[in-house]
Amino acid sequence: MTYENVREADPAVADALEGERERQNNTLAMIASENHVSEAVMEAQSSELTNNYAEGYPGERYYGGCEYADEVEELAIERAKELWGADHVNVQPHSGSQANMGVYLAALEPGDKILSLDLTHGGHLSHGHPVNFAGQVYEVEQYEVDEETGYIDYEGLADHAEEFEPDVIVSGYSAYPREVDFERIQETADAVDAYHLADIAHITGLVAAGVHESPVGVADFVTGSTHKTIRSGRGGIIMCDEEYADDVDSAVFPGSQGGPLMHNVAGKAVGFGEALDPEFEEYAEQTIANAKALGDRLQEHGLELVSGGTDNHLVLIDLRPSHPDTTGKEVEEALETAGIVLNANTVPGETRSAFNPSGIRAGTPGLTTRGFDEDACREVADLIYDVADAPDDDDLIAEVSARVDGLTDEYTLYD
Ligand code: DSN
Repeated sequence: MTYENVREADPAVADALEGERERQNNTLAMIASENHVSEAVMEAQSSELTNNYAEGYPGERYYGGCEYADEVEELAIERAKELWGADHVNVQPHSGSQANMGVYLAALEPGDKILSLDLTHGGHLSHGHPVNFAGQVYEVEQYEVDEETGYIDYEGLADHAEEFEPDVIVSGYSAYPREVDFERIQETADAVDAYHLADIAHITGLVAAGVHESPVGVADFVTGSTHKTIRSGRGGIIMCDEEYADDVDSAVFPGSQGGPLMHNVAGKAVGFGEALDPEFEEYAEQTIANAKALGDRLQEHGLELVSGGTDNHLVLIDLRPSHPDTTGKEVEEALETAGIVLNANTVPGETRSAFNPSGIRAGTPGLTTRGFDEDACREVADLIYDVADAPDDDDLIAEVSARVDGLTDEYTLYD
């Protein structure tokens, strides 16, 4: 994409946009929730549909001029149904958090009870953290992973559910490296007569490709974001059985949103179309193989991974056993100087703060989009280890930076 018109109208913004493209081209994006969408998805997202108001749903809009908005939204819905096998799909949520809000509004009354995974154990703000609307509107209790194993404590969750009697149990996580047993959580939800919301924001692409167990058809509601592993237009999605379709649709519009971001819905349609190509399955498989290779090599260096490895697209490193005096933030900052962008993250049993935690989270969706294989990911693991081991060594950071340049030159991204 060129920014010729932006440059003419607004050089300051054009500089920032070009700077961001260069940044993505010249660094390794390992934030587990990020990816690099195609030029086609970006073009669709910058289309004239940004001007359109399409409050309502295809065929039932509150404004005129929605002929093409209808086409695009129907395409996004049909492709999503094919990808995930859902009965009903709403592609309008502006984000994964908005998708969760839509489900809460559809299924709960203010004051109802949510049981969800603790944020420091891998959960998400919108699952009921006190600083988020969900923690303020609903009564929330949280389950945890087993701190010894790093796996979800499914028995503890079942006991907690029996005691708390939640209205909804939330599964699906932001910093959990293992396959989620959605069926087992559904059994727990059934046992206490609670809804089950599976938030697959991080693993939408893995589920669509069939390389992670799917909660669709198992959980009552499935939410996700559409720009992470599924690599489509930015935003959220809700999937559910037909029986909840009207409630979900009304909760999104008019319940919690106004006009949908139709340019983003177009980006979703294009990205979903790309994900229907059989090549996407190879991409998803490679994403996991890369995360496993990355994790194995980090462990060979003596770094400890929460749960001892990964089944998905991310690894979570607990620095405390190997580097007790080094924080995740220090490593994040040193790695960013070297051109590897990931984030400091809390770990189960966190002993520091959320802002300066003891772990780092690293994902492979972006690297895999660039064409990285296991060998390249092992090389990245070597670089991460070197920096984690000596975050203050400027000479080392310069050496790592040069090796990152070599990798970004070999695995190119945007023109
Ligand atoms: N903040 C995102 C993440 O990094 O996991 C999820 O919304």
